[in-house]
Parts: sequence; C-alpha cells; structure tokens
Amino acid sequence: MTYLTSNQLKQYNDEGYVAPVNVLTKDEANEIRNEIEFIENKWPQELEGSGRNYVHLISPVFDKISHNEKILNAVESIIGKNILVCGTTLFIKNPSEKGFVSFHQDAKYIGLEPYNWVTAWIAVTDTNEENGCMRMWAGSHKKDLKDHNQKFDEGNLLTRGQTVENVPLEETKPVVLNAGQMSLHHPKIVHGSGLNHSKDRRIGFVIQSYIGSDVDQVLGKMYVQKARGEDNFKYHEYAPRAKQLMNSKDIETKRKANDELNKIFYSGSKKIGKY
Ligand SMILES: O=C(O)CCC(=O)C(=O)O
Repeated sequence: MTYLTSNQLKQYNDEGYVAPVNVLTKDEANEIRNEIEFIENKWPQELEGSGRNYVHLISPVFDKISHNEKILNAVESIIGKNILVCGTTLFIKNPSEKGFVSFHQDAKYIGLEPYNWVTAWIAVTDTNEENGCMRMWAGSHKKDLKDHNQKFDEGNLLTRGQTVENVPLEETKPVVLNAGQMSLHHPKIVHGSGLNHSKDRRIGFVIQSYIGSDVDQVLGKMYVQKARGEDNFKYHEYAPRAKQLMNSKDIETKRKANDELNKIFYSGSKKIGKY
C-alpha cells in the first residue's frame, strides 16, 4: 500500500509538502542516474538548457518512473484518481557548479488552474543539507501567491530566477531524502535550495507536475499523458509514451513540447534565461 497515510496527508495539508515517501529501490534510482549519464555521454546537448524538460518523452526509463504505481498511489491520495503527467524536469547540481534554486512558488508562472496538482520530486541521489536539498517554507501554501523578483541570476536553476524575497530561513525545513525516496509539494508552497557542497552530483527527477484532468493550462499549451483514470476534460495535447531511447519522432515531440513550455514560462517576460 503506498497511498498516503492519514498522518502523511495531515503533513501535506498543514505544511504544504510530505516527505519522505518510499517509492523506488536504490537500484531503480541508480537506473535513472545511469540513464542520465548515458544520455549525457552519447548526446551531450540533449539535456542542456530547456532539454532538461520532458525527458520522459524520449526515454523508457523516465517513462516508467513517471507512470510508477507507487508514486501514482501517493499522488492519487492528494489529487484524486484522474491523473495526467503534465511535465518532467531534471534538477541537477554538479559539485563544481554553483547551482541553486531561489525561493519561489511553482504556481506563479506555470498557468495550471485550478490548483488540483502536485509536484513529485524523486531523489535520484541522496539529497541532504550538504548537497543542497530543497527547503520548504512550511505552511506558506495557505497564503496567496507572492510577488516574485525576476533576477535571471548566475547559477539559478529557475527560468527567470524568480525569487520571493525575505523568506524567514528559520521557518524553512530541509527535505532530506535517500535515493529512491520522494517528496510531494503543493503548487503554492514557497521553496528553494542552496549550493551543492559535496563531491558528488545531486540529482532530482521531478514530475512537474501530476495534474488532475480538471486542470486547465491558462497561458498556453501542454503535452500530457494519461497516468490513471479518465480525462473527461481533454484540455491538453497528448504525447506518445517513449518505447525506445531517443527515437526521432519522440525527440521532435519533446522539442515541440519545450517550445510551448518556454512560451508559458516566459509569458510577459522581456528576457529569456538559460532554461
Ligand atoms: O531541485 C531543487 O532544488 C528545486 C526543485 C523545485 O523547485 C521544484 O521541484 O519545484
């Protein structure tokens, strides 16, 4: 049984996130890391920039994780049984780089409404305070969306460097996960993460996000896949599931999906960032 327990649901409702949730074995997490490193070696450009998005469309390994029963059971506990995979992203912090994620709310620029959706952050490597795990401002999901400064700052892994200023660090909690565990977070929770001070990579594979089929995209177009239940709303484009690594048709779908996603992320912005 991997539906959330009443205690886990309480944590999600009270704090805006739940962690850790056990979903993958260490071997399954390693399989993801190997897939990433295989792609990086064989096709060095593929995961660069906005190529870090929608990797589940070009790789059966990521496809399998995005449709994993245990993950979907936990997600169903939050958003109900009609579930679509709406996007995926790799958040990789290499030890030699100065990557970080400024405090932000996912709902600010993504255009998914209503907020019947949840983000699943899968730890591909162990993630802790030393290597820059996420920090959640517990309870912040209960308030309205906040102003974000658009900083486009060096090292920021977010598209616009969007930043909620003056977050009280003492009210944020580290999301420490072993490889194979996940956290689930609310569209409005303020969260971010610091630098990787360790000697190894910190890798998160993020299903960003699982949406209820009742969730529309109010800023543009999105490529989804049915994960569970029914889609009686049919708001979105459908993308085929990857059966083979880097099939040329799938690469084309990933490119189109990213072009559309960029229009959403940069809607109203005068500047375009690295991702
Ligand atoms: O990986 C990180 O440190 C941040 C990821 C994030 O902001 C998200 O998944 O919403």
